[in-house]
Amino acid sequence: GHKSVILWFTGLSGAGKSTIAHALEESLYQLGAKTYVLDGDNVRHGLCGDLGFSDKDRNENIRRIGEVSKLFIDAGVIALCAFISPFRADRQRARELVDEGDFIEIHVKCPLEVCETRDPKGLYQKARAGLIKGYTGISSPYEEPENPEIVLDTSVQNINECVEQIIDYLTKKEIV
Ligand code: GGZ
Repeated sequence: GHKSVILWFTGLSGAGKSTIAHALEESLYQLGAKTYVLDGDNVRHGLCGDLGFSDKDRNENIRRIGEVSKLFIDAGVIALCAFISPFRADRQRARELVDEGDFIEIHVKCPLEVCETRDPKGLYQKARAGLIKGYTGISSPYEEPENPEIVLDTSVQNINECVEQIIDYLTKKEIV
């Protein structure tokens, strides 16, 4: 058995949130845990298909994801949420939806320069060229977590090291 919690990945676009969440899900599956990954790929087309990237829309995006994650906890599932979630207040609101200790904030900290170099979708380049307005890190803020449970730096740690660090944390806290 395992405890159901929210693993909340926050960080810049290109930091590696989704990649780590999916790799972690694989490890958690091996440990017998029930999991679900929420990320832009399965949320921004459906549940949040009406939302864009204004501050207000990002607030609402994170609000909905927080509420859905809470339902996953009720269902006994570990929810892995991988969203930029740039605003501290939005993340705090999501945290407050569940019991203390059930919201684990993971700062996927990677320098902007590195994210920009990776630029898998060419969006940073477009943002620099002014073709995308309000791009996080370029022309829209990212508020770093002040007290995240876990910090990962993907400019120096590989995916396996990141996954191992999270599994260690979950094991120590007797979540898995
Ligand atoms: C940031 C944007 C933007 C703007 C489109 N700013 O690399 P990606 O493509 O796959 O990750 C980014 C994703 C961010 O969506 P989130 O739902 O995580 O954002 S938030 O938590 O702020 O609501 C990027 C793409 O969407 N994208 N426009 N202007 N990222």
